[in-house]
Amino acid sequence: MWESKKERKVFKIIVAGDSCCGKSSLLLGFILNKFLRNIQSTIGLDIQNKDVVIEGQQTTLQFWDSAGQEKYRRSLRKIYYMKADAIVFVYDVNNPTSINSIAHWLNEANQYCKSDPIKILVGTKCDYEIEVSKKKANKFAKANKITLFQTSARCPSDHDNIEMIFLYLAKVLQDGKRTLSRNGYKNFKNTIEKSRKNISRAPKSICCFI
Ligand SMILES: Nc1nc2c(ncn2[C@@H]2O[C@H](COP(=O)(O)OP(=O)(O)OP(=O)(O)O)[C@@H](O)[C@H]2O)c(=O)[nH]1
Ligand SMILES: [Mg+2]
Repeated sequence: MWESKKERKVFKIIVAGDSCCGKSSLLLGFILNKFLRNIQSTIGLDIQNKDVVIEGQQTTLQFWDSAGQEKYRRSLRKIYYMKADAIVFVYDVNNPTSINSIAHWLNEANQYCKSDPIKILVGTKCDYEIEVSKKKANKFAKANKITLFQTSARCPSDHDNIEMIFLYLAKVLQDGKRTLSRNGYKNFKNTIEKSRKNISRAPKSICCFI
């Protein structure tokens, strides 16, 4: 994390998971409130900023969305994980292989991260048939001490709200905590409505390279 002259905190957030599990769609849902059925597979790395205000504090979430495909990732791993503040592990609730792969993504993160980033696990595509039970996902999340969310980029209102997931992440990053207590979470939820009004809808894709 670093700060500009204006004291805006910038947090580097890695988004990791198998190809096609829905990483870019999750970010698109948060950043632009959009869903694209024909979204392009990410090639190389896409970095996007999203400004949020949590309890009066300006914060920038900088998402590093990488290709799930190995051929595009090989050369990028080192810079990808360098100085990461958080990692969002994503799996597809319709695809059991994608949650089994999270162990691999965790290993890779542990190997390359010099920092100790906050980790969350997000199951996507809950609007489809669920092939990975919440019980199984919970067990995995608990064993690895990661907070679990389940959502859908296509129908976000029926599940954990995408905006809520990332505001939660912004809050724990801002507070320098690993997670929130039950009470802390309750209080935070109350403040979300306020911060929602302050989220800018404009995308800020600052760079994209292969
Ligand atoms: N029904 C449904 N489809 C989704 C959802 N999220 C993503 N998809 C679809 O799943 C496919 C893959 O989504 P992406 O967001 O490109 O997946 P990705 O993980 O970024 O893939 P890579 O860039 O190849 O690593 C696309 O056809 C999306 O439209 C969802 O919540 N529900
Ligand atoms: Mg992608």
